[in-house]
Amino acid sequence: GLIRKPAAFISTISDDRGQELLYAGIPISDVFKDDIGIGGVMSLLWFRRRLPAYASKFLEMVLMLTADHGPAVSGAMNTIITTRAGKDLISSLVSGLLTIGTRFGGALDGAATEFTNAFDKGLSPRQFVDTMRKQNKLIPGIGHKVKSRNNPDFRVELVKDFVKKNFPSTTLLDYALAVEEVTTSKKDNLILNVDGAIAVSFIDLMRSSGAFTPEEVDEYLKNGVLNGLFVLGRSIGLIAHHLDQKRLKTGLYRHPWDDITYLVGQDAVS
Ligand code: Q5B
Repeated sequence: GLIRKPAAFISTISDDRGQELLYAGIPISDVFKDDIGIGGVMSLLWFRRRLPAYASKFLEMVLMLTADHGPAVSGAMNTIITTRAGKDLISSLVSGLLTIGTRFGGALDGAATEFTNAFDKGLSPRQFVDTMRKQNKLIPGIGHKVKSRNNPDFRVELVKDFVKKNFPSTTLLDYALAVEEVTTSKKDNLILNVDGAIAVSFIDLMRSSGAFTPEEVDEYLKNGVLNGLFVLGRSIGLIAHHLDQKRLKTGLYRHPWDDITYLVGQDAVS
């Protein structure tokens, strides 16, 4: 009889072998017929399921909110410098993306983990803040270089507003806002930032939508899905910065000497 060759790969999300491309079993023509949008496509490819309309809308909102935050942030700077060094779109994009991490834009997974663990352990917001301080750890999702209580981040306001109006439960967002009360009483810029607000809201979504088991929520979190949201959104802006520099025909960037403190030959160790 026919002996099947053992497969080298397993894939569970898409299939291009038939007449029609399938996303999680849904034909591409239905993706358009049902007008599921990019949020619906993300639901199918990232989570292998259709999510409720408010969840798809939230995914789209996150991409739109994180698409760009000006040329001064780490990612955009790297992309701009790389473009100005004459590199192509992909190199410039990747150079910007590589700055995304625990300090810049990549605090979502850490925020979701820390806030969820603290809440599930029954720590009060103050106990959570104190515990993190004792461990000498910054709270992921808290703090911003330029945004503060007096200069609020409108993106965070938009997230809070949408989540409060549309999600079945906002338990973790409420907890994070109570934590923000504690941290901003210490320093004005220790707000719940855009990474933190998206992260805790997403856990609320996963826990309360009925679309995920608790084990699935844990697994998606462990696998780093939340930072994927920022990476995907910010890619839009990083590509825009590359195209902008190309359009402007800017030349090679060299940082001015007078903006660098040279301590060469001196004892630079403080
Ligand atoms: N302190 C964001 O720091 C920043 C504390 C804290 C407890 C904290 C810092 C931080 C966690 C990582 C995070 C995402 C580096 C930020 C983003 C996207 C963006 C970016 C954009 C975009 C800012 C001064 C004092 C010290 C610290 C204390 C600071 N953070 N305590 N928990 N989390 N946050 N990142 O202002 O007593 O004086 O020694 O790492 O969530 O990336 O637009 O720019 O869309 O592109 O430089 O929005 O908060 O403050 O580090 O000098 O600290 O505050 O211990 O206390 P700063 P530092 P003390 S959103």
